[in-house]
Amino acid sequence: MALAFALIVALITVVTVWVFAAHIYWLPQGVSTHSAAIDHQFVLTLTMCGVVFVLAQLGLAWFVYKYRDKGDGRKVIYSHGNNTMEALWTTAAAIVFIGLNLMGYRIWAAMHFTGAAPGALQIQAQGQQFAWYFRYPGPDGQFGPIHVDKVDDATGNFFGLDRDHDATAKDDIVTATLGIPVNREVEIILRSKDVGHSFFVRELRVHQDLLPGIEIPIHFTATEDALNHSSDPRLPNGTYEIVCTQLCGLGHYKMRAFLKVMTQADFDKWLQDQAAAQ
Ligand SMILES: [Cu+2]
Repeated sequence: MALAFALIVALITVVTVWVFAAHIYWLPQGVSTHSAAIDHQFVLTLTMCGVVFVLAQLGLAWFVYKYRDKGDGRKVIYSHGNNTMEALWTTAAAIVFIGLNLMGYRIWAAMHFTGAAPGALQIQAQGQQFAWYFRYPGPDGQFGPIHVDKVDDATGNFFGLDRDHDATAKDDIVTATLGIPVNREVEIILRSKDVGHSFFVRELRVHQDLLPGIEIPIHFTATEDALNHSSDPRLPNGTYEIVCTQLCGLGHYKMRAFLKVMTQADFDKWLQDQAAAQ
């Protein structure tokens, strides 16, 4: 019985390692300038955790077998802990965690804290139960002010714009699809209309929570590769799924939109069409 249990534990370990090592489930192709750095950090973290996982599971299997009941009437020996061992593995875990953080925080901070480069395209993204809307500042480069009392989904005024009175709001372009040009830095300013949501595009390696009452900017650049891939073979190339990854209510499961990565010329044309449809 002990041998069978030890073998099952070992088998589960081997199958688990195989699933990751053979990339049975794996990240899709990254299509942003920072995705290689994120993937590198991910593989490093996964490998370190994987080594610990394998050692712990094989250790478990070995102990189950070694200390099985051999029918010789031996009494059980209870251990009441070992302070030296506890101090050692707590220190080792702390070193690994802090070390991984020190190696990874720059990649994360580069998207959040450094600010977008001058000339980056600014787009506002609003999450709400249960849809995404995007706003482009239009030719004046300025977002019109938001009037909370004017927000009205029924008339399509998702951002609460007052186009009759606010000069900067007149040319704002509101869309349900996020169109961006390739090879150009994009700054997305995330805001929530109601509850917490999370903006996730797997292929961009961009994932950020939205909090009501706070605007959170993130910036990234889609690479040339973005034009030749998509989230799903059934979607045209350059099209990616934007999903909400924060359980935000009953309709959370259908809270998604699409990202379209285009050449600058196609993007200009697309934006013009969107502006005409306002
Ligand atoms: Cu949501």
